[in-house]
Amino acid sequence: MAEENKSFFKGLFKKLGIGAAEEPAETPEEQPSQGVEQQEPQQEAPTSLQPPVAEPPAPAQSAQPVLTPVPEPPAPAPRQLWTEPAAPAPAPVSEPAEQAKPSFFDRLKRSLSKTHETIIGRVDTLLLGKKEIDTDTLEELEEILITADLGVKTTVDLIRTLEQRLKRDELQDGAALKRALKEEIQLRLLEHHAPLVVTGKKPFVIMVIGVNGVGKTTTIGKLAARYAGEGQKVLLAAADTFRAAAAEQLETWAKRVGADIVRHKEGADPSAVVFDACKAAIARGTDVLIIDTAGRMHTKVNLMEEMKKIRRVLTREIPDGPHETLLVLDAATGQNALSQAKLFKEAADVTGVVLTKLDGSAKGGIVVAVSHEYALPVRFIGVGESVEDLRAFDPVQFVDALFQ
Ligand SMILES: Nc1nc2c(ncn2[C@@H]2O[C@H](COP(=O)(O)OP(=O)(O)OP(=O)(O)O)[C@@H](O)[C@H]2O)c(=O)[nH]1
Ligand SMILES: [Mg+2]
Repeated sequence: MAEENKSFFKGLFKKLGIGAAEEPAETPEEQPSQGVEQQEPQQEAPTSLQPPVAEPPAPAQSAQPVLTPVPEPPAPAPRQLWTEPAAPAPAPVSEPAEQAKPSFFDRLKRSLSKTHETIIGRVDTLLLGKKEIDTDTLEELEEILITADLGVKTTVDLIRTLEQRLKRDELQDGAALKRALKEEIQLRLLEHHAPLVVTGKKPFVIMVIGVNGVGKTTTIGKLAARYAGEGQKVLLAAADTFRAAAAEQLETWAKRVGADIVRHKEGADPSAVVFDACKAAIARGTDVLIIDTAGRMHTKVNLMEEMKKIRRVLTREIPDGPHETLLVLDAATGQNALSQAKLFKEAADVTGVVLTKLDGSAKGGIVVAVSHEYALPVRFIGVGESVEDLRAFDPVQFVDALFQ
């Protein structure tokens, strides 16, 4: 960090009364684990997960695949998921039809109500009775945005832009400032926005990663439902062989949404599961292969090595895969989620993000921080536990719901 920026942040933190410990961690060894443990106190200590990091076995021989026979598609399948779509015309992932539904917008608004209070509620209080906007107002706004999980970098960038707009006399009153803030947040979200398009590759391989309990398996179930509902042939790979019942959890989703699943016994080598899943996907003409992985702390070297091993095995079978490495982050963990984005991006070629548990969280500002600070597209947001609660991320709609 440049000296000038350092002293800027120091001054800023001093001004905000935030100690150095609260500065965004450069090497957040402790920070993320605290958040995760709070989320999933029942999770086993990640240190006990010591995967073999040896070179991948030649999975064909060593895996002794306990390839779970894929259930034959039920004859009276209501959506005929197993017939090859003659001319696949999957619905666009951005789902304009869904977005048009006022009920979903209302639900999104409800999900973001705490975040709305944290950001907009405080901005409204700040602007109450203010006759004119000056640099002091912007300083106070800066404090609000930082403490509302928009991240230091994004907030500083936003405030600098607003200062320029103030100089250009564009912020005459509170309403103009709020409008400008909304526009600038929206612009930053749109900058890296790209919906996930799973067509064009067969199979399209999505590898899902993240720390314990963030919602990986649930997100996979919801994604499988979405793609199967569009007529795609979906195969799930249960490569979380560590947690007891992880494969069962995935299998329940597979049955529920009409997807295939490849699973091995608990404790098996995850890369062997992925090997078999790739073979099966190619042999069966799968459209979308989604790989579930064990929750892993980005600070644990062995686990990150295991993830790389999975990837090596995968690319032997499907050389350009995975086509999407989806990092799942729990929005309710705020700054921890931001640290996870940084470290997973460095270690795992993350190509997209899912922000789960936005419902009921006051830390939804993290969506802006993750996208802007790490230039990562937010592909989906989770606003509840049920299958329809995973939504393609739409920056315009998100910001509208947040500000209303
Ligand atoms: N409220 C809410 N709960 C969610 C959301 N997404 C997932 N969950 C819940 O979060 C909990 C953990 O979800 P899992 O899918 O098991 O998380 P995971 O990342 O696979 O966990 P591990 O496999 O143990 O690492 C479950 O109770 C889910 O129902 C969401 O968007 N909103
Ligand atoms: Mg899981």
